[in-house]
Amino acid sequence: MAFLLAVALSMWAGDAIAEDYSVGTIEIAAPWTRATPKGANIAAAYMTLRNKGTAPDRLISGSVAVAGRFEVHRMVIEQGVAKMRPVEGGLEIKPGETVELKPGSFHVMLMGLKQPLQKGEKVKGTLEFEKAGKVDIEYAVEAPGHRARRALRAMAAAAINPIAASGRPTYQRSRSRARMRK
Ligand SMILES: [Cu+2]
Repeated sequence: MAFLLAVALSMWAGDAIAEDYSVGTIEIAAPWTRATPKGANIAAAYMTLRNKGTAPDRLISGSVAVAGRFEVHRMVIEQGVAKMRPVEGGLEIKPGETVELKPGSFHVMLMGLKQPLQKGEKVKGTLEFEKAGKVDIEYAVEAPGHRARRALRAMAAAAINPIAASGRPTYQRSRSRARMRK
């Protein structure tokens, strides 16, 4: 039983190198970002948020030592083109629910990078939730292309069939103009 639980937890956490954190009723699994080329001043970061409580909470803000600004974004497909938009009022995590920040979907945008992010290093930061409060976390820095292909496929599917965006991707041929490299 304990073994099965461990397997389930590691699957939920996704990429194993990253660590998990918690604050109040919120669990934060496997925060990660990607190595950036020299001169890049933005990076996207991802994680899985789970609310084990009985009341909704929201990711309202955060910070990263190496970046000037932290925003929560989502990807939207407008006329076949992938665009990002800030999530107004914070990202809601309903009681008992899990919200995945992942390529092609919700993500944290780190803006005004003061230095390139190097593969294998950890990036220190904080997250702030409306009810659970503040927590210190570290993002694992993955290779530049980490999980990028899967995201493009999901976005291409969403461009053809918006209903598929949240479900299983459809593998129809796509002429999507989604050019996001994330
Ligand atoms: Cu963004």
